Amino acid sequence: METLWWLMLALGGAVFLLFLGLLLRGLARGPAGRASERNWLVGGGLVMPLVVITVVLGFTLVAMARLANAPTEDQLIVEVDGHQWWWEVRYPDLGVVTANEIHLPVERPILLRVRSVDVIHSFWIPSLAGKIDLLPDKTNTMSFSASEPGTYRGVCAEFCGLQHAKMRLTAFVTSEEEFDEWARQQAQPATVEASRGGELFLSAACPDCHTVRGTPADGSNGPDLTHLASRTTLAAGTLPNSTEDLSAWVRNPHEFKEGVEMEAAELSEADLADLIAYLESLQ
Ligand code: HEC
Ligand SMILES: [Cu+2]
Repeated sequence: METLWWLMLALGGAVFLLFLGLLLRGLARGPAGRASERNWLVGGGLVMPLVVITVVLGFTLVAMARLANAPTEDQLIVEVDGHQWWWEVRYPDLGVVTANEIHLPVERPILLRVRSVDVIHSFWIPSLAGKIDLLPDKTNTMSFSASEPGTYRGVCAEFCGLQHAKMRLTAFVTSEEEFDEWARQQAQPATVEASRGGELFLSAACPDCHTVRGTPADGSNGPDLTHLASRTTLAAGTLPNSTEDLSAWVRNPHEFKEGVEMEAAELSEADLADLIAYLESLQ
């Protein structure tokens, strides 16, 4: 970027000086012949601008490509995948996978890499950065940083089906220390003791779609549940993460988000209570 700026200054300066010199010479010499006039018109008016603009354009394209793709040294890489209708969030360098909530250290340069597993979505946290499309066949990138600690609400800004309006996300911008602590904790596998709820989870259909790291559950069609209890909301901002709402969701997700790819659990009240206790132990 800096190189580009210096290049533009140097070229602009050289052209300016050249014309200043020619202007002074022309003033000193008076009217010139027609043929040389045409040469100056073609040379100064067409050829030179074309050369200068082409060179600058070339350098600009290279700088833009670098800016978009290459992570700089202290940049934090965050990958977000759009699903109908939730967000998978990964920090590839930290071994963290979560959903619908994104944690960012304040003032740290962020490199966001986004794509979609199905239709086009659009990641938009208005107070933090511009919109960026999540496409099925191409990874898009965006660099930004958050200047103020706080909690920021985001949405999917591209109509993506029935539950598009219930595809929200929250960004938590914290101090570097708080972020490191969060990431360290999220990178751990689940610390779960053998329990009836855990067995129910594994014997029901849940592991087909959900991962709980540290257990045999390794599905990938739904949010990673390894640290479910550390999140504040369920189903992309649809419900608060409370005991009642969690049981109501597992009992029948379609009551809250019609059309989601998760079937209602067919469990007795006692089994459901055990399953929910297990989910709530996933800190
Ligand atoms: C066929 C795949 C599938 C199965 C099987 C499935 N789920 Fe889900 N689950 C999903 C999807 C997809 C979502 C995200 C829905 C959304 O937010 O739009 C989800 C969301 C959730 C959430 C909310 C997570 C969050 O962070 O928002 C919980 C909790 C959950 N499922 C628990 C379970 C349990 C417990 C079972 C087994 C009884 C189960 N699921 C079975 C696909 C599945
Ligand atoms: Cu969407």
